[in-house]
Amino acid sequence: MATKKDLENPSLQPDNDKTSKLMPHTADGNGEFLTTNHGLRINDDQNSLKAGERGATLLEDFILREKITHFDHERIPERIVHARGSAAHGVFKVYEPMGAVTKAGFLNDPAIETPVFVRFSTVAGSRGSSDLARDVRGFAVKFYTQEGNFDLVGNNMPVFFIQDAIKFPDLIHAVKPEPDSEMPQAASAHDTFWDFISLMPESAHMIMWVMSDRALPRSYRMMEGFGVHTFRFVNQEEVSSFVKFLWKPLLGVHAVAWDEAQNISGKDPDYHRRDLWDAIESGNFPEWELGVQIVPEEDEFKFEFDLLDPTKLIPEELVPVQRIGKLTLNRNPDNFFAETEQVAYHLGHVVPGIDFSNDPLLQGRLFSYTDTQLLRLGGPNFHEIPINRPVVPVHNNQRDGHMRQTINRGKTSYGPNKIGDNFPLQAKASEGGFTTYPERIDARKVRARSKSFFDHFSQARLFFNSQSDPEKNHIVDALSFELGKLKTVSIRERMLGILSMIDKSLAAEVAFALRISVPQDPELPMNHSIPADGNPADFDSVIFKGSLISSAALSMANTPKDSVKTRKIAFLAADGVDEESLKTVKDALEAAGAIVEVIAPRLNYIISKNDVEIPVDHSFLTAASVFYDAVYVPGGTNSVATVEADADAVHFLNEAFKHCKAVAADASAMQVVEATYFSKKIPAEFSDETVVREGIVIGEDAGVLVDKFILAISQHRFWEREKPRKIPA
Ligand code: HDE
Repeated sequence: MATKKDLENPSLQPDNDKTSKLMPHTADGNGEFLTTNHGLRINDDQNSLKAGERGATLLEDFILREKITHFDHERIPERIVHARGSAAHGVFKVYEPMGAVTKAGFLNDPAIETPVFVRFSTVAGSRGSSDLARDVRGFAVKFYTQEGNFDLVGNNMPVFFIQDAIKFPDLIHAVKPEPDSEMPQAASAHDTFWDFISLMPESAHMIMWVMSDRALPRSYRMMEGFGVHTFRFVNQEEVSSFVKFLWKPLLGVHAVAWDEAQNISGKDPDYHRRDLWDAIESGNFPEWELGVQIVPEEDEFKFEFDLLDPTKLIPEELVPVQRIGKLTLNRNPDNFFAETEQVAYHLGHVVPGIDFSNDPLLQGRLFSYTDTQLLRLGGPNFHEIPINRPVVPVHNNQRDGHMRQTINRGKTSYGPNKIGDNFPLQAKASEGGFTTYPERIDARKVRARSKSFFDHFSQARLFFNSQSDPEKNHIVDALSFELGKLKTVSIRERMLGILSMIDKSLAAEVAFALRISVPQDPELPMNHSIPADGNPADFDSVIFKGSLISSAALSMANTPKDSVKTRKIAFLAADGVDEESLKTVKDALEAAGAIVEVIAPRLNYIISKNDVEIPVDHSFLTAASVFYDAVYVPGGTNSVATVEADADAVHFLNEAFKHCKAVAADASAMQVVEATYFSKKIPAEFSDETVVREGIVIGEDAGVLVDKFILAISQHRFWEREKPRKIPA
């Protein structure tokens, strides 16, 4: 967007490069002298100033005081939610002009690369908690557009726990560690969370998502993202439509197993952070397509649910997702604190062409985000922190405050003014000025919830119905785990009442695991968040609607399974390995985009049977099967004998099998496979069909084997293996 001055000077090109705008704010001590914060060169940074060598330290030591004081103040309050996160820079490009529905500039010019900064997060845990918590993931995108910043502050699930912002502090108090003991960290498996949820039937749909594999992503790069609320698009003619925003990962949507997640949390709590960082460093730039579901304004009431209700999604069968552009993350931050920690998202950061709906959760969020930044970042000038600055100029009459960076010149900081020729000027809509969509509202002031929000179970059921059998099993297991951790038995019973409203078989299976019975006639779950004097709308008269029985887009089983790109494959080898088969399989996997790591009993290198040195990436001490998507055992008599005799190597294979991963071995490594507990499950033949079903490949010809192995890895997981449960590992 051109400023008034730019308009007068058409030769000025807008500078769209966020990275170059960050440059003046970066610092690098390479080749420089050490100084105080005020530029004084420091002669001795090893010793404080003392009265004699052994004497007391002197208060006079301004260098010591400056250094310690700054250190004492290094921490800022962590985010009350989404404290644990990781971010990256990137770009967004729209495919085709979207002028028919929105006038937003960055959605209308396919030539523009809009810089973005994207932060992923868990919700409940502290800044130092594990990435692998069973939790919702945040997916917040800041677009530095030519019309100012647009923030799409979403999650990896399309609905939310509550329908009204006023319940958010209750929800978060319930899920955070309990206030007396500060336990448990980054976990929802405790009494206060489920006490609250069991009294809030409106959470039923979200609970299905949070108990599903969506809560255990394989990678941030393999998650969908959702704006959750219904927003508005507005076009040049001021015609408005409703819009839902979705991010579709090009690598598909994948999850890890719960046992694996817990294991990773111990072995590498930074697993997702590392995965994102490493992918970008190695040039495997994560990509998503931006999808929109557009509902013309006149269709607002055509659905069985209310578009303003954030516990509902619009099934893709009803409104197809149009993929309108691509997001690519291509640069890691230079400094975690300055960028990832200080970035301040706010869904009130919009541009002309994007506006809000009356979703009561969205409306409350419009207040919360700026408010939280004021505390977290210490004052009203957080927009001046380099990562938060738009790429376009900022001019207004706001002044002063803590840590003000801008040196505003001139006498006027008010408008209208004559002294300063009335600058800065308000912009007309035709000059890019934001105008609010003039929605007609004619209503009474009430504290109430619309009756159209009261069907809490139809979409929870739709979600459950849409899952594959393994996904359903995982939901049952997750609920059995979480409710099994509760101390207060009555909460379990209340939750079973809620589950029975969603699906009887789901409730029965969880009840079986908990060895209690499903309440026969559960008290119709009252919405305990309705006011003391009742609601103008009568809950009892709600008709549960759900004409759509199942939606393919809701199951991760239907995600594309045609690529092994960026998948990590472990090769278990030792001295004497047959380097030819190793190389054939490695080269083919790498050509398909996978990452191969050689794991051996000792670090540094192994010597092949033909005396070739092969680099080793990890020993069994520093590696674990949970860090890999698949495992291969190459041939070579001595290597095979060493690997078979190594208990860690056999455990590696057993665990990979337990977590339903693809396993391959050279035919001459059969004795290693025979040492595993799954050796009896090896299929007799290795046709493509068997490979896709069983995920095991054994073969003599490395060239043939690797094609099948690639097919197996691209299936991601063979969840059917879990059926005979209680697999040791
Ligand atoms: Fe947030 N949320 N939220 N939220 N949210 C915050 O803002 C809040 C909600 C989301 O990586 C906070 O800067 C309220 C839904 C993400 O920095 C805070 C309500 C969705 C992030 C806040 C919600 C989100 C936040 C804490 C109910 C998905 C991390 C720190 C009315 C659409 C952004 C901060 C980042 C962060 C408030 C509900 C997503 C306290 C009051 C629904 C991804 O302002």
